[in-house]
Amino acid sequence: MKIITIVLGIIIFFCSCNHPVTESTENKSENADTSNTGITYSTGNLITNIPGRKTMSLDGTWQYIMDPYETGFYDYRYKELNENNPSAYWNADTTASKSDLIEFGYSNKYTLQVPGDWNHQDSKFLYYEGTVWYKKSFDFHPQKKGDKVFIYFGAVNYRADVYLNGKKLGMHVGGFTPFDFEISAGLLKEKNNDLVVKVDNKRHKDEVPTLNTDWWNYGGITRSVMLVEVPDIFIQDYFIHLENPAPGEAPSVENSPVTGWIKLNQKPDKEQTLTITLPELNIKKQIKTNAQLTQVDFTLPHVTLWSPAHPELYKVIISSNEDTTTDKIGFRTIQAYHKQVLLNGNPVFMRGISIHEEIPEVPRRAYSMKDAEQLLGEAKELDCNMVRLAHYPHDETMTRLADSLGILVWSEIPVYWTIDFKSKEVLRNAEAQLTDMITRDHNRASVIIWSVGNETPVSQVRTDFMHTLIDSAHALDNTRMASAALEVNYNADKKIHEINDPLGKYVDLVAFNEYLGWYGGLPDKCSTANWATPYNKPLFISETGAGAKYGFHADSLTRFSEEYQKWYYKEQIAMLKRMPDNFVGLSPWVLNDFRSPKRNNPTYQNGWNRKGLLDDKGHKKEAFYILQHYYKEMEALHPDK
Ligand code: GCB
Repeated sequence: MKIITIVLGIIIFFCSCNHPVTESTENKSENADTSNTGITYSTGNLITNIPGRKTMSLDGTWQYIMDPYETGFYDYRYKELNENNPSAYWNADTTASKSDLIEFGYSNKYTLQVPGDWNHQDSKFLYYEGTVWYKKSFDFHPQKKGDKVFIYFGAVNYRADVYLNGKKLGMHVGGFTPFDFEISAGLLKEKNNDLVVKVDNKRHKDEVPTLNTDWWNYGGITRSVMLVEVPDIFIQDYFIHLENPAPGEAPSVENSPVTGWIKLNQKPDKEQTLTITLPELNIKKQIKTNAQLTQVDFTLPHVTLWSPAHPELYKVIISSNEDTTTDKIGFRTIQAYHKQVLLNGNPVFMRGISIHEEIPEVPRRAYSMKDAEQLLGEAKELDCNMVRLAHYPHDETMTRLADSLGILVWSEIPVYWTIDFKSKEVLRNAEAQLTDMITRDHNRASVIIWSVGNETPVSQVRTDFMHTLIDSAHALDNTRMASAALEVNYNADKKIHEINDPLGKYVDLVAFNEYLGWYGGLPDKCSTANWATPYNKPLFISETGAGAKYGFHADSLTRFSEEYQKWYYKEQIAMLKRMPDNFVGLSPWVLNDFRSPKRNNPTYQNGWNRKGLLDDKGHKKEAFYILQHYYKEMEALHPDK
């Protein structure tokens, strides 16, 4: 297994070396290295554990220019402007004489809050997709002279071109993953720095996601921005976890072996002493190393395993000669084993719900701990022990809070519906998003499933594409399950619907989106339907749901009535009770109504997907209580351990 991992790791490393998704004008360290054991690993190129670093926030009020024609980027012949051109919008500080013709400028008349999508901040942005330039001026006093400084973005949707004091720092594509650029010494001033970010959220056929999605394409600097200060040689990333137990076995709680690695930003020129301390467990492990990447192994004398019933997190302090970072990590194992999912060796039934990253009451993208508390609080009230964070990586506050609340997480990249599976470039883009998702969250005990996509149409080229992503997920992290939400074809003639998508061969958990009674006839279809898969693997329903407008009451045959949705859930639950013995849970669609420009029924939808169990004002629909009741029953049958 280890050999396979290493080989795949090398493959990914070579794939991602010339990756165009993040282009930095600075020299960043290589994103792989040979450790002191001679193993080549692949990890992303991100600084991780941002909450455990020295940072200066750049959140708050930014000035902006709305630029649908990209006048600030191209000249009138549509050629990219050169760096010093005073008409380029990144040259924010151009001082002009009174006769100069200047046709742009940043002003306090036009401001946006960061983090936050632009769509909800001014009515003129409600349906805007295009370019907006953001500018923030700031002073900077390093905490320590000689430190390196990076600029870190939690996420920008979709393409970000970043400039500091007129110099380009880099470009990044991908709307839901973090990225950082090093700022070279000398560029950052103590006073009056101008940071300009060109944000473009136009959709394109050959991007990830593609043109067509069932959610609103919120644009902007949607997550926090900060400066991160680190010493010259610093701890870039680490991955610390319990050793995988033998198939089907529980990890021991006495003397549990922990393994993983610590990655410095570069190969150090003098020997480093790496120290891992877990004060609550009296662990202090020291390793001397000359490598960029160092394997770590130690034993926990006695550990409370992380689980929904006991979401125990331990303080972990990692230091090198000059750097220290502190995290909170839970220790648990997760495995797909024959027909079951084993959490710490015990079969778990996942009482899940799918969630979009949206606060529907505004509506806007979610980004803060308060938002995470709202969304995960609603999931808890439904009696969930699991959430599917659809259809893209959510803000880090979600997985951090899930860690402390004991909620299992499915995390996904936006490989959604019909992206261009033939394109190598699109595959690289998807792989980079997968790598960054895994890199950011690989120390989160809550995350148990990396999903490589949703409802992708069956064809050989699609299966090859998705298989590559599954292999990459395994190579980057062999401690979790990899999966994808598969599509189902209702079989009108037979009473057994088979989930036989060829991708089922490669995933650890066979997950499918099942909507019998909403898309495949009326809910009473469920009374005779049965489900099966030819794969000897656990089976999970990643979606099922029906639309209802809160407060609209009619007989249960009337679409969009609360009665229809309630009937649908009742029929579904009766059907679930007949599921085969490899059925391990579900994450119905969806927690809240959410904005979707595809949903245009003028009476019930008006631009909203109405499959929420809560509506856009936070009201609970009747179906909420039906699912909650079922979950309480399931919890009594399969208590969280
Ligand atoms: C699906 C998609 C989800 C849609 C949902 C629907 O299968 O995965 O993104 O929003 O169906 O409401 O149709």
